Amino acid sequence: MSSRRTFMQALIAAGATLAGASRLLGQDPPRGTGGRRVAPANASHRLEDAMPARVVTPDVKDLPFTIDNGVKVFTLTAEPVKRKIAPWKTIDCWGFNGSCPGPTIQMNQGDRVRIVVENRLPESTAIHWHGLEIPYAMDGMPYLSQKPIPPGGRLAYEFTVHQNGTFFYHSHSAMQQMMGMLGLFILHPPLPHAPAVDHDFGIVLQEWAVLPNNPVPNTANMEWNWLTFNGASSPMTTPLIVRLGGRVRIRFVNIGMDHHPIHFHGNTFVVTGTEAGRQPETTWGPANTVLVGVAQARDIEFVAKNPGEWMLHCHMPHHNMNSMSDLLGDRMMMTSDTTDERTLSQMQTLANRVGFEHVHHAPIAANANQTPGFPQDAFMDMGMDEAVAKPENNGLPRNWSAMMMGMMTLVRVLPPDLYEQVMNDVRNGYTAPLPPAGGHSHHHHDRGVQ
Ligand SMILES: [Cu+2]
Repeated sequence: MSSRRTFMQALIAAGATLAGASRLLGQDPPRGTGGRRVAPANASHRLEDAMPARVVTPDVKDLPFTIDNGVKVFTLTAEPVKRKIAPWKTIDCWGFNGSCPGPTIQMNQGDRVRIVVENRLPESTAIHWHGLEIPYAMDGMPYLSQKPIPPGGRLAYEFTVHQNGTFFYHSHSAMQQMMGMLGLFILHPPLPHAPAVDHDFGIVLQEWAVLPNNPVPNTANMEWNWLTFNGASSPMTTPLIVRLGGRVRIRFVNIGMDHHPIHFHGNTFVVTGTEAGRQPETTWGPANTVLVGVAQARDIEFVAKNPGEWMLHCHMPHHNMNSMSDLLGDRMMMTSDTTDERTLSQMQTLANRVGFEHVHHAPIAANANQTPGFPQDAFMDMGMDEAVAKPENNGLPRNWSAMMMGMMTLVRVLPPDLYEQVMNDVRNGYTAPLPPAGGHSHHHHDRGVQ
């Protein structure tokens, strides 16, 4: 096992020698987005190259299927779900097969599918296949295209998919949607779109109003205090692990009350798909922020030419925060009329309650409390590396989690050796010990390689 220090040094060194790393990969240094990827000269997986990459949905499982007489059969069980969205926050939401968002359904263009929806909710439901061109009877509209599925009831939806792209399924009842009833529905083309991607990820955007002392989201609320990627608020979100030089696709879907401008650090991407599937290459303009509106899907693609721990997050300021009402017990957060002492004691109370190490915030001025408005981000700056430790986080610098909040995750672009190391850790379920604090418990604003 190599030490974390070695790991980080190697990562930083790799940043200084991109050309070398690219040669190692057998690739020309990427020339920017939209460029053709040069296949590695030593590729030993030609067969897999011919198949579209499976989509990985961090923190969400795929829905398994069986085959009945050539028909792919999925069972989707609508039911109440307990979802841990932060180390100290578990909510009572609704989802499918024990998951919120529901498990990802993946199938191939041209497939005949039967999706058996079982209703274990206390009220009726129906499931809509968002964006699919399928017979009206399969559209999932209560009273229009079908009778609602009663509690304890089941209904088989069966159709042939002729499209490919990023779609989703959801209850067509507005409040059930806001309780979490949606999931990704990925339709793969027979051959990969060119240029083919090496990594393919899916992210479901959700917002929640979880008011103090009540784990049940308030679906009638108009303001949101918890924002999630795939049912987790950062730093609970699991990073996207990417090999340096690889081409990456990330698919976002949104069904909620807010639109989300998703911003990616340090990399330029192109939008290659919408909720209606692949977009012609002539429409691919460079960007680093993509607005994922309500009911929309957006696919972005880029070549991961820059090593680093790159943030990917919604840029609405309140969407990259976690609820502070937990700090204050049953009161809503307010930043006025408080002090650093009060803030620290509130953080300490929360840290004690949920059992994670409280790390002090970044440095503040000696007379900070004399400045009207203080504290702002000093109020939120709270590391919890240990509480969210997992193999995908191995090698991140100490206190990396301090300002990771809300709709946010990391895209870890790792040189080949480090990529293999982390992926090995993921396969083996090995969580590395945290790096030493380095005796600077009040000054950890050093956050990674960028
Ligand atoms: Cu947002």
